[in-house]
Amino acid sequence: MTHILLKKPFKYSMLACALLANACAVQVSDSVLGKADKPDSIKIDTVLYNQQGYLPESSKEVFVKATQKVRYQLFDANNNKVAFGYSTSAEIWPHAKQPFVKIDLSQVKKAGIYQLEINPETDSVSVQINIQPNIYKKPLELAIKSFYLNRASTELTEEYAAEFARAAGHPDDVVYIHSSAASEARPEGTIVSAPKGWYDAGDYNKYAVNGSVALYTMLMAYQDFPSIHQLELNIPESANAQPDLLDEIIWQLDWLINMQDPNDGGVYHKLTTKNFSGKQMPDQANEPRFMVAKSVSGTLDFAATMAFAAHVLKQSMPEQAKVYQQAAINAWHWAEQNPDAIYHQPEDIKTGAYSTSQQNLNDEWFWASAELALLTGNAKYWQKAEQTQTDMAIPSWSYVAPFAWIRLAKQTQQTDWQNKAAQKLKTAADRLTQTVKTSAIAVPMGSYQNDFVWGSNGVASNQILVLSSAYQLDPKADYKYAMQAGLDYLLGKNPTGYSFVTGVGVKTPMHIHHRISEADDVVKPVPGLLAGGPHSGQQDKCEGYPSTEPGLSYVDHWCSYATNEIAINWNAPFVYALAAFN
Ligand code: 9MR
Repeated sequence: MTHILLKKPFKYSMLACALLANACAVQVSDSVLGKADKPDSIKIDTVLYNQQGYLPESSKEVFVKATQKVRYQLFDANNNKVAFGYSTSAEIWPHAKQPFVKIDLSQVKKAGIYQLEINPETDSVSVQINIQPNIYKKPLELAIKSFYLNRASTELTEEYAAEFARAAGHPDDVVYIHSSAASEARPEGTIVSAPKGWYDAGDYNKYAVNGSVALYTMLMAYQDFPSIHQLELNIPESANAQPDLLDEIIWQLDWLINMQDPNDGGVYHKLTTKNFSGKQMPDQANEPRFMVAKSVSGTLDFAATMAFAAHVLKQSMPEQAKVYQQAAINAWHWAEQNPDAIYHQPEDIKTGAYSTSQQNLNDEWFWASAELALLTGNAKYWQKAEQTQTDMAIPSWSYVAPFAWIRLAKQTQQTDWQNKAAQKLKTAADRLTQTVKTSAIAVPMGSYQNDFVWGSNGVASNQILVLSSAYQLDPKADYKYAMQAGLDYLLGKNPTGYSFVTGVGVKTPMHIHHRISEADDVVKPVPGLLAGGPHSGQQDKCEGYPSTEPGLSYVDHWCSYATNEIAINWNAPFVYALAAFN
């Protein structure tokens, strides 16, 4: 099924062109507004819209890259014109330095499949607008299922993985203690075991910092949206009595718990090969695996996540919850005794660093202390939380304090903390909403200084997580509007023309930096994966970036690990965001 349709017969050549290239220029021969000197050339991919679709009640703001007003009409499936008019005048979005005009279709609330025609009297361009009540269910299922498809240490059979079936890789039952991690109880070369878990990203390594952050985010989704417990994901555990989402979460928990040294409570920073592997399938990539250096950041992120897991699973898995609680306590104590153990990448290890400097560890301390304080009520954790609290912002692997604030805002045991945290959460959500309202393409991106970083789509997803969390406390229409604006951005309302999620939308990434997607013999990538997203770093020095502007600097190429990799810490908040709409 195509979402692109050009209505008039003389445009059939354009239809073929649109289907093939997705980006055919259509010359506007005359301006609908009169005598324009230089009419805009409207292309399919200069229409910025949610390529998946909209909920009936949601706002539906479509943007067109154009320097002047455009005319539009919207047809329903029976060819009735249900809306028409002119766009707004052009405004520049500073992150792309391009002009955009707005077409607001929010008043159309009836479910259906519509065609939006732009500049109908001249050479028009038309896109399909879907409005359905359950429009985000499939993307949510795909986004969660992508974690299954990225599992380590297991074979994926056709029954559950269809064309993405593959042999087992990385059993991780033989992992060598690296010299940087050697201790008296576990000298260098000691063999330990930590199977399961999700591959971090396009690479096959497993990192305590990022693995914890992603797991925590999935636990938040599980906790905050009980309706998604019903989702059937067709995974090997589907037949058991537990929600499939919980089974997926447990796959990661089973790995993470073994990143801790039971002798002292310290957590290894990562389980990794020495170098990134080539473009191989998991079973072909069998270089030795190492446990590298225990770190304060890895240990505290582990502590926060295990404490939260204990809290979330107390009722359904009481015995395991006790294990997680003790693991969290032991980790926190190790960090207390080893406060200077910041992560330094050893010389012979070249994989992801996820390192945090000594002066930036307060957010990790705050997060772990707040979680343990809420779980145990122990005053020493509250005290540490008090001492180490840092500002609210958008959560990321490198800035975890927002997780603590969100969690504190949602609890009711400690009213002082609750009030303060709720206020901070609200301020952040107001800031995001304000950005949407003043943005030339109505998106929250650009609210904070470093939104366009490596993994900017993770930022965009976490912005929705923040807005949704604020909405859960204070269900303001404004927050819902801003959430929709954020989701629209990810699913196509951005100047790159891409819906950034594999298999969701019309123009979607085909060449993500994901070894499995690149090395399997399947043309399409593993579905449900969120590409890292645009930013001007271009660290991969890839050719083909269309621009250096932060909001445009994205290229759908394997070589672009800086903008087109996928990662569990970006997909997890994307799951949260979609869950919030379901
Ligand atoms: O998400 C990480 C980003 O913030 C860093 O700038 C970048 C470079 O250090 O690394 C990113 O994380 C990568 C990790 O180190 C290894 N696995 C793939 C991750 C996503 O690119």
